[in-house]
Parts: sequence; C-alpha cells; structure tokens
Amino acid sequence: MKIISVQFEGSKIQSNQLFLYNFPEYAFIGRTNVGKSSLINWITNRRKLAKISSFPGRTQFINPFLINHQWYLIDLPGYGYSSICQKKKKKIQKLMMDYIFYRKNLVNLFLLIDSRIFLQKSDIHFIQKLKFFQIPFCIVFTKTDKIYPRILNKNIDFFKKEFEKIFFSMPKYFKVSIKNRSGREKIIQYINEIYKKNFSLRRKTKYP
Ligand SMILES: Nc1nc2c(ncn2[C@@H]2O[C@H](COP(=O)(O)OP(=O)(O)OP(=O)(O)O)[C@@H](O)[C@H]2O)c(=O)[nH]1
Ligand SMILES: [Mg+2]
Repeated sequence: MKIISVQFEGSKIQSNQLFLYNFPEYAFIGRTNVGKSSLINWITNRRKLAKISSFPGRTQFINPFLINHQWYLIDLPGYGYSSICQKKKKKIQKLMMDYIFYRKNLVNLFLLIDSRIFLQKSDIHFIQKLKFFQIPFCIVFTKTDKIYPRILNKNIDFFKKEFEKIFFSMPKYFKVSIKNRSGREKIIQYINEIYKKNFSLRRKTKYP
C-alpha cells in the first residue's frame, strides 16, 4: 500500500470532537518518549508531520492524520513519566483514555515498548485495561538500533515470557528502528491487511 496523501486535521483537545470522516483509525500509544510521533512521521514519510522531542510529554492532544482519504493514523499522548504538572497530566490522561475506550472507529492500537526496557508497572496496568475492555492491540518494540541484535532478541524473549505469565498469550509484535530504517513495511502491510479484512466498527465499550 502506497501512502499518497496525508492530511493533518488539527489537534483534538476533547474526546467528543469528531473527526471529519467516519474512517477506520489505527492509533499509537505507549510510555512518553517511546517514539510514537517519530514512528508516525516515518510511516507517512513526512519528517515534520507529528512533533517530536527528546523531552517526555511532547504530544499532549489527540492528533489525527488522514491517509489516502481512507483511514486515520492517530498520534496519542504517552503515559508514565513527564515533567508536566499533575493537573494538566490528569487532563491529558483522561483525554487519551476516553479516546481508547469510547472511540468506535478505533480498529487497532499499536502499543509501543522501548526495546531496552522490560515490562514496566505502567505498561502492565495499561495492558490489563486493554484486555478487560477487549481493545484490539499489538506490540511494537522501538529504538532497536540502541541495542545489539543478540540483546534485543534476549529482551524480547524475556518480555514474551513475562507477558505470557501475566496475560497468557503474546499478541502480534513488530520491531522497528527509525535510525536503521527497519520495520516500517511490516506495519504498513499489517494495517493494509486489517483494513481489507474488516472495517466493522468496534462496539461501544464502557470507560472503567
Ligand atoms: N535512536 C533512535 N531514537 C528514536 C527512535 N524513535 C524515536 N527516537 C527518539 O526518541 C525521542 C522521542 O521520540 P518521540 O517520537 O517524540 O516520542 P513520543 O512517544 O511521541 O513522546 P511523547 O509525545 O512525549 O509521549 C526523540 O528524540 C526521537 O528522535 C529510534 O528508532 N531510534
Ligand atoms: Mg509524541
């Protein structure tokens, strides 16, 4: 699938602000600084589309990007550490959670995990919620250029074991490095696969 057009529809600061079109949505989530916005830029081949920063907490709103006038990539704020004040942080987290648990058009969530860091408490807590509310998701191990391939595979094996211990089965996963330019095609291919298979909107789920 070729990405021909990308249209930014403006940041959404409230979860009830509807997007322009009723299209399937593929969203990116994970701890702050894990590389969500960078991955969206890379997938769309537009370096300055989503704002990137080395400081955790850069993305603070829901940012929808309309692709080929057919589907959306959604950049979400991260969870976990950031230097933003507590009040603002709570507001951002509510916005993000409302989107994930209420949005009918969300077809798949890509949960990004830094490949150097094992399952964190905040990840486990978040995955528990995804499981409980039956949100379809897969895992993307990011920044794979930052460790040796041998260590990367060891880390992923360890992650899988831990994941299976808690959640029984490991979902589909991808490995990406923006620096090494690897992993992009597989993600686009997967989006294409699920796009073709079904655009049956998810049923409305209840916010915890
Ligand atoms: N080496 C390397 N650095 C990366 C990679 N992906 C992202 N980064 C860097 O990681 C930092 C954070 O990237 P962002 O894309 O802003 O992360 P984010 O998850 O959107 O962060 P928030 O919006 O703050 O939640 C930036 O300095 C990126 O350049 C990668 O694959 N390899
Ligand atoms: Mg971001």
